[in-house]
Parts: sequence; C-alpha cells; structure tokens
Amino acid sequence: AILDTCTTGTAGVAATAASAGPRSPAARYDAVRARTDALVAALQPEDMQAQSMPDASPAKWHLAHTTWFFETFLLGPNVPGYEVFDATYGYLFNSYYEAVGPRHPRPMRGLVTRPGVEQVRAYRAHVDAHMRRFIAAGLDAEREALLRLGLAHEEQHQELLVMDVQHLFAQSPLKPAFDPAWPATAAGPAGRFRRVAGGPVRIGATDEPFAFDNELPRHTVWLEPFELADRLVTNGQWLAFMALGGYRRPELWLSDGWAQCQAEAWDAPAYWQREGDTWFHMTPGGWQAVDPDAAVVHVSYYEAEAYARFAGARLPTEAEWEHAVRSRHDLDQVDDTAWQWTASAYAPYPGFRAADDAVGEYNGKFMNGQMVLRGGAMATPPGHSRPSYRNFYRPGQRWMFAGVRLARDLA
Ligand code: AVJ
Ligand code: FE
Repeated sequence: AILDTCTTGTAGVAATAASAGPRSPAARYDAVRARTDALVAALQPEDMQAQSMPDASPAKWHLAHTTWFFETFLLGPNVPGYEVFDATYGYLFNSYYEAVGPRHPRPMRGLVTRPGVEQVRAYRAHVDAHMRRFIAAGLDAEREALLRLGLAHEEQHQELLVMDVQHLFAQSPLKPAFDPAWPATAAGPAGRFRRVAGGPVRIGATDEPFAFDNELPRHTVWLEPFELADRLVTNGQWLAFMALGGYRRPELWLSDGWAQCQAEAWDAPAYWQREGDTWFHMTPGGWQAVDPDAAVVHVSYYEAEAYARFAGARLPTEAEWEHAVRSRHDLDQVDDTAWQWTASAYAPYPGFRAADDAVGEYNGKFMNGQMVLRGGAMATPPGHSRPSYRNFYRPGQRWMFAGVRLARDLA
C-alpha cells in the first residue's frame, strides 16, 4: 500500500492568461515570470534538483533555461554592452541550439548541482531587471515578436515542469502531490460522435497576436466529411479495453507500438498501478483512485491508435481536429484535460521555412519522427494554446498529459 501522500501545494497560481491579452509587454512579461515562480513556490530545493529520466529536466533547470532564453535571444543581441550573468550558464542551460554553441548532455542535467536554486533565482532576478529596462525603452515589431516567443517558451516550460515534477514524484514511495489543490479531472458521460462537414478548409494560425512558426503558413486542405467525438475517451472505456485484452492482442497494434508494449510490459496507461481491485494513478494532485468517468491521460500514440482500432474508430488528422474545433462549437472544450493525439505526423506545412538564425531551430528541426497533438491540458497555462496549436511528441512517449479523441469515417 502507498504511504500517506505528502503535499507541497501551488494553490494560488494565476488562473488568467499570462502571456496573451491586451496587456502591455511589461505586464505580460511580469505575469509569465511570476507564474513560473508561483508554480515552484512550494517545492523544496531537493525537489528542484533531481532528474527522474532523460526526457525530463530538473525544475531548477527549467527556471534557468527559460531565463537563458531571454538573455541569449533578447538581451545579448539588443542591449549594447550587456554582460551575461555567468559565462558558464550558456553551456549549462542551452537546451538544443546548435547555432548558440555546445551544451551539457540532457540526460545529465540532474547532476548539475551548482549553481544551486538560490543562484538560479539570482540569475532570474538579474535578467528580469535587464528585461524590464529593455522593454521599457520600447520594442520594435521584431523585438516584440521575440518577446512573445520568449514568453510562449516559458509557458511551454511551465507545463513541462509540472510533467517532470509529476514523473519525479511518481518515483517516490511517498507519492507527493505537486499541488494538493490540483482540480480533479472533469468527469462526464462517454462521448458521442458529431458529424463534421468536409470540403476545402483553411488550416493554420489566423490573426492571433502570437503563433509559433510551425502553425504557418495558413493553407487549404481537402477533407471528406467525418465524425468526431465530443469528449475524450474515458478511464472507464480504457478499463474495458484492458479487460478485453487490449494490451495482449498484437492485431490491434502497430508493429513499433507492439514492440514497445512488449519491451516495457505495458498493461495500463503510464502511472497506473493496481491495489487490490482498484486502479490508482499519479496525478499533479498526488496519488488518486482512477475515476472511470474522467478522461484517460498518459497514453502513448501507440496505445491511442490501438484503442481506436479496438473501438472501430480512428484518430483524427490534425486538419480534421482543427476544422472541427473551428466549425462545431458543441465539441466539449472542457476536454482540454489532455492533449489529443492525432493521426498526423509532425511535418512542415506547405511553404514552411524556418528562420535562418538560431531561433529557427525552435520547432523546424524536430519535424521528423513525431506525431502532432492538439488541444491543451490541465497543466497548460491558461490562454497558451489555440485551435492552430501544434504540440508534438514521439509516438512512444507518455509522461505528458496526452489522451484520445476518436474520429470515424462516415458509413
Ligand atoms: C512542444 C513541448 C515538444 O518540449 O521540446 C520547449 C516545447 N520548445 N523549449 C519541447 C519547447 C523549446 C517542446 N514541445
Ligand atoms: Fe526550451
């Protein structure tokens, strides 16, 4: 049995969109930075140091890396005479930008015990002071766009931080809660299929104040009419899949998926563990009984795809998903509980060209071997996502908040 959960608590994290809205650049900057600080306020320094797997990063690294992004792409090139806070931080906190220089190997981030959390906080304060001065001096359109990128970037890391702390805490026998006040996943009846008209449809970012480069160019896609579920697949439906041998029937699975299912002995979504007759799972709210009426979370693309076949359905393409959400307002937006796997490989839109500079490495170089997820999750900062938003992960990954919305061809 699991010991009493111990709790940390991040209640009070702003529930309003921090980077979006009509507010001034200075106010948006402060709101995003403050939201990160609030997210980690209840963590202990030791919680912020450990790295539980190569895909995850220590919370301390997230705090420093997001700060490094502003220092490297905003302050360095634009503030004459700006001196970096510490000359070693470029090596430590560059994530993947080849154009910026070499970096510490990702799987070893948890071994970097210095700088400590207090020094990283000082780094944040230093960069914040310079960023506030830089923003106050006035931004042209290009710098304003870079600022929006930096803020959207930090928001992405806010969600990654929740994912990574959850994964870390799941390794502990104490199963601590990232936030004991984390809202329970919305429960409800199983979804129904809704008909969506096909035809030539426009896909991609419209006139939002900010979109990532991978959401452009906006372009036309031809869709046959189809059906899309108005809710995500629930835990109860997933339990039926498990009971009927879903994890033991190779005919339901893609070959690569079946290989990973076997190699890692999958028999349930990530974080699920049976105690007697009851399934429990790790959530940001701690160790909880699985609610059959809540959306299933922490399944890989391979599992989602196998489930769809089991259910006599399929996953929607990303264009179907976006068109449906733009045209059918009865699709349940509450289901932003979990990102939704699509059948679409993460690839450039027609005419996409990444910028030539280091910032061009942000999304474009990852357009290979990954699948697109649409929607948003409970850990996604409010206002961060949009109908054209393209999240992406490798098909076997499942520590992110990923669930399933089914589609169907018309009979
Ligand atoms: C879009 C979530 C897959 O985790 O690498 C963070 C977000 N990009 N820093 C990732 C991201 C640059 C990205 N994902
Ligand atoms: Fe990053």
